[in-house]
Amino acid sequence: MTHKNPQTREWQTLSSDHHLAPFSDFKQLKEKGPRIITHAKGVYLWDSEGNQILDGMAGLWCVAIGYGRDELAEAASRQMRELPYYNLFFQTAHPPALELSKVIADIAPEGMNHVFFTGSGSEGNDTMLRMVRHYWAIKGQPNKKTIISRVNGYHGSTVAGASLGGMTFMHEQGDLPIPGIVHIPQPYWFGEGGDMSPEEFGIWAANQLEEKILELGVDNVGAFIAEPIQGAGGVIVPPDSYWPRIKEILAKYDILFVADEVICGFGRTGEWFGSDFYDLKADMMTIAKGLTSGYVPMGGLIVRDEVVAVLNEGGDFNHGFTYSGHPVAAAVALENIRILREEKIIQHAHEKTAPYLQKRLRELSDHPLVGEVRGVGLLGAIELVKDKATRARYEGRGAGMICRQFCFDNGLIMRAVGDTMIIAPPLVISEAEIDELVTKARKCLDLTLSALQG
Ligand code: PXG
Repeated sequence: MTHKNPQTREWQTLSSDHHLAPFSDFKQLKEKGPRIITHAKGVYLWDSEGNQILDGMAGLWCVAIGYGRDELAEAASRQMRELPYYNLFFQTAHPPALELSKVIADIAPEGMNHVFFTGSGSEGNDTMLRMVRHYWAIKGQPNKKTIISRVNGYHGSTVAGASLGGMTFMHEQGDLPIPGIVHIPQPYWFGEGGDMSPEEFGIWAANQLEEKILELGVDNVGAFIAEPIQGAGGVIVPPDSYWPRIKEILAKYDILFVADEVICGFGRTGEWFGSDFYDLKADMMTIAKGLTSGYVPMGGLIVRDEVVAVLNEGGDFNHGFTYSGHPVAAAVALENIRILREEKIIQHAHEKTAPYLQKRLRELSDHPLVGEVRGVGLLGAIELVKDKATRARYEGRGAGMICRQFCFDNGLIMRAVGDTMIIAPPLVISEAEIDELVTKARKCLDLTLSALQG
């Protein structure tokens, strides 16, 4: 491939000689070379070849306030000069982590007033698994160990995170899941609902939770974990019947409920948390991504008061990370949340841009390649099909990957999960930028259809 900028080749050589990239085919990437992203502003990225790209994925679902906010850089720089590092172990603490825990308690649902900080969402879910088991052990029920999760859920890439997740292609590498984690079917009507109506299928999928609890015995089940809307699995918005039925089941059995808010949290649905959107009463919520808008790494686990009351009786919780509550990350998170609040970014998305995005995206439903458009807030999915009526796919043709490449080449980042195209732009995307996103998406759907038929 020829390059306008000779540095592109140099960087690609560094990649091929020295870098092992996440979720990549190392050999293939060596041959092809990565696209080099050099800078960003608002909702736009620029690559080393000078191309401007509309980032329809907010990085990896994280850049809520958009790129290039100097206030976050300044908050980090101030904190680095004041106290670049100290830990929260051994009965010490520092102001940014403490102030952040209070701010998070303010925005979290009622009764969730404590936070355990981690460096990432995966670590948040590892923390969850250990805390759930510790909680039940303190209560004298150490057998309540098993965590129920869902097929095609995503909960991270550490050993516990990948085990909690329901991604078969991850389980296949490294002998996962670890013992004590079981999966129930997902509420993915378009892909798996068959002849059932979405409502019937939602009830069926929710009832799988009750069946699994009864099969395992409630005395052996510690918790159920789920994303309010599955993100990495393909923006799977459950049928309306799903969450109300799950809530009934959770109310009936003495198990904890963990909402993985790593993607849905911090405004993605147009509410602060996906749990607010669906009125879920979680015992624990995993957070990351939008917490710092991705500017620095940080995650955590928000814990309900009643659970904390039990943990308080349990002595030491033997768990934590060097970077739990890192002061620079905490200072950046505080500034990020201040901006989200003071600029009313989530409220504006809720009232204006989210409804606009959902309306404009649904206009793509008339495209011959599109079997369904769905979404909530600033999350969207477009299903690519061969036959709209039967929901049949272009089997084995890689339609999603073809579409993703056309998007890249036409200045738009839209991810492909199989043949589902997904978007999650920064929450600050404007109506004009949404118009640009939808226009580019339609053009790429046209190009994909021609490629599949040609
Ligand atoms: N829970 C959820 C719901 C996530 O989406 C994690 C936990 C783990 O967070 P960390 O910070 O450990 O990555 C995630 C992360 C993708 C993709 O391909 C999604 C994530 C990460 C990497 C890739 O969409 N989500």
